[in-house]
Amino acid sequence: QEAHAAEMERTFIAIKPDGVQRGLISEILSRFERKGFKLVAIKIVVPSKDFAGRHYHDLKERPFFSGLCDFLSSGPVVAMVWEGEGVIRYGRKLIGATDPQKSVPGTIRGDLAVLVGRNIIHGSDGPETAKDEIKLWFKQEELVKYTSNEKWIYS
Ligand code: RTP
Repeated sequence: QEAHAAEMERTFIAIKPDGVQRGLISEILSRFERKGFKLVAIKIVVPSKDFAGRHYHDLKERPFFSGLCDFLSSGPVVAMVWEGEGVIRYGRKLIGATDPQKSVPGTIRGDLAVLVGRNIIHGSDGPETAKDEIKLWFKQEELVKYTSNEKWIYS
């Protein structure tokens, strides 16, 4: 049994309503996929405002909280779980800084977004939030175990 088969790191990634409406689903999927990360769960949903509030509970005290929850629940969101070594940190690198004006070219937000309120994608910011967010958005049985090309990605 290979070492990587045991407990591979996972992160929660969501394409927000602006990313979906702008037709960026395949563009975003392909960046994670080509890197070598593995998609283990995916669905498209319109979250309720209450659900959006649970997702963003850390930001409850921020002035933009209500508007942010309105926005996340304003249309379809593509919710995903990606797996791979270092996927939480590196996923954030692929995404870029929260403010697209500060995201460097080559990142998803740097290449594809302009404003912080329309930054098209979310990614968990650490192991604890990754665990919580995966649990909030997915049932255990929606996470799929399968073998893909990992022997060409991991040594
Ligand atoms: P995310 O959770 O969506 O990946 O974003 P993040 O960690 O990079 O940023 P965070 O500080 O957790 O903020 C979450 C989302 O809130 C919106 N936001 N708006 N109007 C504002 O000043 C403001 N600041 C943050 C952004 O959509 C951000 O992604």
